[in-house]
Amino acid sequence: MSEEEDDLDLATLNDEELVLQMHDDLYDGLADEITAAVNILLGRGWAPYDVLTKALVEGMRIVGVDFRDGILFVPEVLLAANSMKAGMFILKPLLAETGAPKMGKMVIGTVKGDIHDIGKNLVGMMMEGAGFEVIDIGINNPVENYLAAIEEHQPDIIGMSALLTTTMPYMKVVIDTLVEKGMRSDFIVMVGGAPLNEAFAESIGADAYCRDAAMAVETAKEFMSHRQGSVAASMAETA
Ligand code: B1M
Repeated sequence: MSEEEDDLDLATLNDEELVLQMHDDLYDGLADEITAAVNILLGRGWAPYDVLTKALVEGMRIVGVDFRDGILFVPEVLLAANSMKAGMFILKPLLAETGAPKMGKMVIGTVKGDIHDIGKNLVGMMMEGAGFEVIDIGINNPVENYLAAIEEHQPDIIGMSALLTTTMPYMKVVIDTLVEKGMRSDFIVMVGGAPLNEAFAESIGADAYCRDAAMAVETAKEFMSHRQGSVAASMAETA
């Protein structure tokens, strides 16, 4: 880092400059700078969701492009990911702050063979922010982990994340196991991750493909309102 960059006082930058600087700092894996900048933007009245999407998620998108193109390598991307997590650590409680009653319960995890967790964590944070109870089972989950979490927590929704074309087929293993056990219709299954699309989600028998965290929240809310509607309707029928 040059002396000039070392001396840079983030607080002197205007919002636009600061966001661009955050993209650079994320790229360079500077977690302390990201922490400071997130606090500055929040102090200027930025909504936590805007800090997340405009500064952190956009910065990570740029990292992803250079990773794909062979300009950045795994160690650098890990540093960038850790910086993103430092920012998310501050935003998490703010996004989760809600007096709303619990909307439903979701078990979420990244599938077997896959250790990417930033997107999954983001979905979990946003779901919590929207009033869902979220049980995060982490990364690299074989089907047994989903089954154990289902038994322990009795969720309404199962969320699966995969970032690799080699791991996304494992989502079908989980869904097929639910079918075999006669449990599939007990849950809403939502899937997401950069290489997925609607057609893939449909082909493996998921209920929904979620392009991003905001879409995951909207989809989950919609499914839960249908579900609660049909439960209420069947209770009325039996009354
Ligand atoms: Co990896 N990696 N990576 N990586 N990595 C990708 C995915 C890749 C696209 C990079 C590239 O080539 N451009 C590429 C996959 C190519 C492919 O399969 N076609 C890739 C590769 C190849 C690899 C390795 C194989 C590299 C290697 O070792 N040679 C290796 C695999 C390790 C493994 O899993 N077994 C690997 C390793 C890593 C790191 C460990 C260095 C690090 C992960 C750190 C971590 O997660 N803790 C890493 C990272 C950071 C990335 C990129 C750069 C960024 C991913 C990310 O965090 N994005 C990624 C490139 C990219 O995606 N552009 C890449 C930000 C995040 C907010 O977005 O995860 O898409 P995303 O989540 C979004 C949506 O997809 C959606 O909502 C989220 C928020 O809006 N969503 C869901 C995600 N999950 C959901 C679940 C839901 C709903 C919505 O459930 C309901």
